[in-house]
Amino acid sequence: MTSEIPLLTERPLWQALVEHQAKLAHVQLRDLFAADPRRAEHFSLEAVGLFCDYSKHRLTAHTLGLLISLAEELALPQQIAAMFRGEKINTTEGRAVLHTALRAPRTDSLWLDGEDIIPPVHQVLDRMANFARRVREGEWLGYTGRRIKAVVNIGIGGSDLGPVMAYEALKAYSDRQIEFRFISNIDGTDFYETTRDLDPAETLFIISSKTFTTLETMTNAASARAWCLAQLGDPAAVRQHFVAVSTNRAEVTKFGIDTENQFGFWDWVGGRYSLDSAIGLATMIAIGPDHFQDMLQGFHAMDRHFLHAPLNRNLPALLGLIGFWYSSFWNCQTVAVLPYDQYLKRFPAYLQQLTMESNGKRVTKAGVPVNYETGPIFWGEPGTNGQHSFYQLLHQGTKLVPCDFIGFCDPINPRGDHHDLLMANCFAQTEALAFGKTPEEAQAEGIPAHLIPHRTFPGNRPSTTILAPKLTPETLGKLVALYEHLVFTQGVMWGINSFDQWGVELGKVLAMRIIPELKAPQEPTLHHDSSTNNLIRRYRQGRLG
Ligand code: G6Q
Repeated sequence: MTSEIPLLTERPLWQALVEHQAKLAHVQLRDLFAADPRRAEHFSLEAVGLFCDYSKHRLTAHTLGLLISLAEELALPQQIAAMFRGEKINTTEGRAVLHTALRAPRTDSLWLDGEDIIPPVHQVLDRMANFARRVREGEWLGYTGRRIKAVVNIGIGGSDLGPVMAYEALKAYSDRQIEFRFISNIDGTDFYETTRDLDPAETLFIISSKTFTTLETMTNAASARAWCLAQLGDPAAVRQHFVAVSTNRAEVTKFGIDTENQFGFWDWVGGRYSLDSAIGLATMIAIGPDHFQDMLQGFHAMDRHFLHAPLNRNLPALLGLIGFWYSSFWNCQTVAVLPYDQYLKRFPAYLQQLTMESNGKRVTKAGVPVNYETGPIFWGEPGTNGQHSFYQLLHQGTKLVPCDFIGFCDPINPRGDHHDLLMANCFAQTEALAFGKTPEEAQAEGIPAHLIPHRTFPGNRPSTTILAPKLTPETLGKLVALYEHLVFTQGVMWGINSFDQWGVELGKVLAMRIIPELKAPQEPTLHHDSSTNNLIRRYRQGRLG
């Protein structure tokens, strides 16, 4: 070891957590609840309007004490402050990490490299608001003078998942006169199916790409341009039908987009943290600038809470530490995210990128391979649908899967007793997971002896429940910021850089080598391994032969 900092696993607090886990492994949630009739009260927290119950977790006050002490030892509060201050904590890219500045109020100031970055943030937001208003009010017209009836965002990864998730989540607040669609996949099917029933004269494309060089996005953007011009003819039409969200002015101009219609952001905004930058333009057109502003306020409220609340009352920090507890000490490989709200159907997919691209790392910031588990796999589906598919494994499988249940008190679309039935299921699942059904209880129900093993539920399966008043733009902002900061907390605990993503590079480079091999008119000489060579040959035979 070159560094004098002790290895995480050699710290006495880590060892104490290992020993503590060994004792808790035999303790039942039933017993923890029986021992403390006020457990729910002791292990729940309301932060900026989000109520969170974490009492159905395999932990005690001692567990949280140890986790918080370790977090303090690893300087979590100082590292939070460093991020908010704009220190270059993305060390492998030499960048500050300042998505929190994107939702700072106009009256704030934050100096980075000699510039106050808050005024430019608000200048872009104002330009976005003006543009969104013009499209929504029918002032912005297509080349032939027709109103825009469809907005199509072309982007991928961080330039797609956030806008899609937020649009779906806030659809109830959106302008239903305009159709919103998203193209991300380089698969021509995505382009075809998304545009097949649209009229180019009434369609506006937002090309969302920080770099404006991403293969998928630029390929789809070129197809969109061709699709548009096939009907409208004049290349001058591009100006009316394409706008760009990017940091790359030169490439935007080359594409034919007027830089007046380019909305910028900055290198201190990571792709998966860019939903509330100009990357949210499609969302803003959909829900309107006021609702977008409400969403930013929600983000900001959670930011302030994360920055100022002590760790034992700090929701993102606590949930981050609980996740760290399961990954590092219980060997849990996954986390299930189970929103009991149909509008959040894309939330698990969004969280997959946020969490897994951030904390899917195998070396520390110092470049030392870790000897502990880092970021878990996030996955999930809205309830109640998931109940009729994979919940079986959650209840009776051999794996321990901590679950995040997310629900709302007030439905957006009240219809008969649907919402009570939905939420009854949500609460029942957390109850069943935690407390299960013993063989004795099964027997008392008259279940025949030979079926008792099959109809017993072991319980002791952990879950968090987040309950908010209603899914509003503001609530969505709070929820997303909650997970952003949870991810940050875990990154600090594991000592990794949550803000780079070098792991996505190799495949991209190799694809660039294979592209000409697939397209070559003559059989190319291949120098890959035998498997890849074979696949390329078979593909060529199937495609060209
Ligand atoms: C996110 C990543 C990645 C990125 C996409 C799109 O954190 O950086 O998902 O958002 O690769 O990149 P562009 O916006 O540059 O097209």
